[in-house]
Amino acid sequence: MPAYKVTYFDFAGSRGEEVRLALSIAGLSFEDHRLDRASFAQLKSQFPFGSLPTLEIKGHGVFAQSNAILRLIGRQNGLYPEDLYEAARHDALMDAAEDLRHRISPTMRMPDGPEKVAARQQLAAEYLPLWGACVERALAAASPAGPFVMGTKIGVADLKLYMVHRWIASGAVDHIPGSVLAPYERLNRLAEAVSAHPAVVAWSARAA
Ligand SMILES: N[C@@H](CCC(=O)N[C@@H](CS)C(=O)NCC(=O)O)C(=O)O
Repeated sequence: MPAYKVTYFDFAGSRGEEVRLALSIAGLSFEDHRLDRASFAQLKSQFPFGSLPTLEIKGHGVFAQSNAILRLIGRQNGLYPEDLYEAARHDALMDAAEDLRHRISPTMRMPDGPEKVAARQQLAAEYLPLWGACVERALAAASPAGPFVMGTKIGVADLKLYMVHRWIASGAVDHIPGSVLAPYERLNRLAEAVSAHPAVVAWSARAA
């Protein structure tokens, strides 16, 4: 039995995939426990915050909240800055990825129709360009040369930014053009570098 168990939904995206990627990059084997919606609904109240992902670590219990989980894996495996000021910049970018999800997620629950289209169009016209410009500036401040937030060393913030960038760029969110983050060169370079990381390539090939 591996010492780590990731519980998440059965798809290769969002917060659960970030945790799977962090463990893969750290070279740690883990049980990849995937739940369907019905099982999640039955078990929901048992999870620490009623949501996924969770990470169970033998001898230490069950952890929740994707950013807390990623920081833990990051600190233990050199995927998170040791310097406190760099760490604060890293945290800000992790939180920015969550901000983006929290702005888009409510529109996922809206019924199809003009209100949903308008909400998405507004996000594409206003929120996402501002988000992209802010992230671009934060990346330039953290490491002008990149490609990662910590420069040439991949970290957990890169995984969060990669995952939200991939989601938006895929065009999967109706009425938000996949090209909306295309102008942000530093962010695009980061996403390319994460997708080309050998552990990410190996994990994606395995998961496909
Ligand atoms: N702040 C939490 C958010 C967790 C969250 O909302 N997870 C979603 C899946 S990505 C979920 O469990 N949704 C089902 C539900 O909340 O009922 C984190 O970062 O882990």
